[in-house]
Amino acid sequence: MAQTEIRPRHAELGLVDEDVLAMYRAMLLARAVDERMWLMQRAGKIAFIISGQGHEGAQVAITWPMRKGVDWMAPFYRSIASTMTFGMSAEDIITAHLAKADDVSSGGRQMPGHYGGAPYNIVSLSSPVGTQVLHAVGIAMGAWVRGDDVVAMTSFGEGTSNQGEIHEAMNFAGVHRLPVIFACENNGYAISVPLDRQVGGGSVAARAAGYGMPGVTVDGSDPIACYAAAKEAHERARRGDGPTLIEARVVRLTSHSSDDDQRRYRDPAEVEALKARDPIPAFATELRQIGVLDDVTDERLRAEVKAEVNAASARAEARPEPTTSDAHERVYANPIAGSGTPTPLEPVDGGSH
Ligand SMILES: Cc1ncc(C[n+]2csc(CCOP(=O)(O)OP(=O)(O)O)c2C)c(N)n1
Ligand SMILES: [Mg+2]
Repeated sequence: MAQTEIRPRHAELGLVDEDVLAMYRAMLLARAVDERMWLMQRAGKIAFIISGQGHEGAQVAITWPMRKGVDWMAPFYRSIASTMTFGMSAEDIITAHLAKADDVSSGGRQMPGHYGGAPYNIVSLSSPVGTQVLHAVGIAMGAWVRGDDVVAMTSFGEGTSNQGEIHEAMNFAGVHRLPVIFACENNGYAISVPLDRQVGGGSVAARAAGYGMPGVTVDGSDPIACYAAAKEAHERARRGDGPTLIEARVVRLTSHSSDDDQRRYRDPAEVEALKARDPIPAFATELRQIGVLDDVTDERLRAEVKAEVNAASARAEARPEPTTSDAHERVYANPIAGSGTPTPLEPVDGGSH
């Protein structure tokens, strides 16, 4: 008797098994880079880390439909997985945190942990929360004026969604039907301030109606749900139908940054309960259930990722430090002498570490 085949969710969205395995690997790699940088911070090698742990499912999946070299990203300080999915390598990210001379983000000129890269169409993230949202709208406006087929994606937290310029940016994008994806990664906290003390009504997505765009709430620990929302938003933007606000409900598994201790402001039971919503084991379970992942593949991917992070951090540490003699370069629009646009990293010594 013929059985009715139940197609996995990713197949319904046009993804093949290799795609979802690649998404899972990207999540593992971002997590491994993140964990390595905490060790480097504790060892005194890097100054500061703001972690994306718990956000990887949403970040990888929302970035997935974005076209490298065509679209643009204006990320925030937790966007390790987003920027890596959009082209930055593990080595680029670690080199930026080490503030080395040939860091693609700024040649070590930016504050620690401020990464991005012109070669990747990634605007450097910035600490004043929300400024990147205006940049994304400006990029989309410029593309629209030129008639270019470009989508700008920007990400930010739910605390940031309360900033005045966010409302101006979203309203402007709604009025002009600009090709923007507003990805709010709602982790329930703005440093130590919980959601019910920051967002009136508790929903960021609900505000979209007031800006004249769809607002979608998705489980940020469910990469397939996030991908579905992002794919639709991307297609909508390209059709000229305007922006979308996606609110991904994620968990922040670490403290806000390496400078605070969340046990001071969160109940230990609440912190413990977050692990159940870690997107990595959740996605692994789903992939196993549908027969895409097994022990052998999981172990292979984890070994590959570990080796990649070991090699990337060794090469990043071997890179030269910035010198005082060219401190003015990459700082001013018209440099005093000899500055060029930084290029993606090539291995220092042919990658033999
Ligand atoms: C304009 C501005 N105000 C305040 C701060 C201090 N600050 C840094 S991160 C942060 C919390 C932001 O929370 P949220 O937007 O939810 O992002 P999350 O860190 O939770 O991912 C604040 C208030 C800042 N960097 N910029
Ligand atoms: Mg938050």
